[in-house]
Amino acid sequence: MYRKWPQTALAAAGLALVAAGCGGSSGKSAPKVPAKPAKPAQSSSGMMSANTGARLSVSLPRPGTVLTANSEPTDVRVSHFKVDCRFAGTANRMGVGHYHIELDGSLVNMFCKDRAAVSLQNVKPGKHTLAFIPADDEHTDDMKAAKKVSFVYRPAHPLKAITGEKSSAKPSIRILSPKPGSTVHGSFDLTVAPKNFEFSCALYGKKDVPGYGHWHANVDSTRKGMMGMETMLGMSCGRSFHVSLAGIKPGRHTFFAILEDNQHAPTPGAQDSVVLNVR
Ligand SMILES: [Cu+2]
Repeated sequence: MYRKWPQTALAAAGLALVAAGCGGSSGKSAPKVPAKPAKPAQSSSGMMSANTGARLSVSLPRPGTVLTANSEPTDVRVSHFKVDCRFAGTANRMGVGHYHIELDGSLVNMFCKDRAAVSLQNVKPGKHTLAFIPADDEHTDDMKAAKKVSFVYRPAHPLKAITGEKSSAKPSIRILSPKPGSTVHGSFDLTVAPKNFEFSCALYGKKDVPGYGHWHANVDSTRKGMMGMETMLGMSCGRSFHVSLAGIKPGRHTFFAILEDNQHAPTPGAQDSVVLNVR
C-alpha cells in the first residue's frame, strides 16, 4: 500500500489540529540537492516511502513538554532539502518538497514554514505525539527522515468540544472564482462557497465530526494517490486557497475543490471544478 498520508485511522482518541497551512512559498533552507533519487521505495512495512534526502530537527515541542495552553507551537528546521510548497501536488522534483505534521498518527496539514502551531481542539488531556515528516511534491512521506516528539496535554482551560451537526442536508461546495475559461498566470486565488458544511481549521486531523471539515484544491485529477492527494495543491479551512502555478505547465487545466472530513477523506459527491487557461 501507499503510505501517502496517514492511514485514516486516527489513532485512538481525538487529536490535534493546527492553524494555518503551508505558509510561505519558499522555505529558507535551500541547500544542495541530494544525490539520491526522489523515487519512492517500498519499505519493510509494505508502504511506499519517499527518499527525499531531507534531514529534519525539531526544537519545539521539547520532549516531555507539559502543555497547559490549547495550542502546541512547533519549530522545525529542514536541511538537505528545498522546502517549497509552491510545487505541492505537481510532478516530483528531486530534492524539493515540504513536511507533514501528524498528531497521534493523523495528518494535520502540510507545512513549509519552520514555525507552526497545532490546535488541541477535541483532543483529550494526556500524552500525545507529533510526527514531523518530510514529503515529496506528490505527498509521499519520507518515513526514514521523520522525527517524533511526545508531550503531555494538561489544559488549564479546556476547550469546549466541537460536536457534530445533526442535519440531513447534503453538503456541497461551489467554486466562485476564477470564472470558467479565465486565463491565469503565476498564481491565483481559488475561492469557494460551502453549503451545509462548516469549515474548521482547529479540526484538521481530528476525529471526524459530522458536518465539519475543510477542502482540498487539486489539479487535473482527484483520484491519484492516497485519497486523491497526489495532485493536491494544498488545503484550506477558509473560503479561498492561493494556487501557485509554479509546477503546472501552460495550457488548459482543471482545478478542483473537494470537501473533506477532518481525516482528509473526500465527502462523496461534494466537489466542483473549473477549467482555466494557464499561461
Ligand atoms: Cu504533502
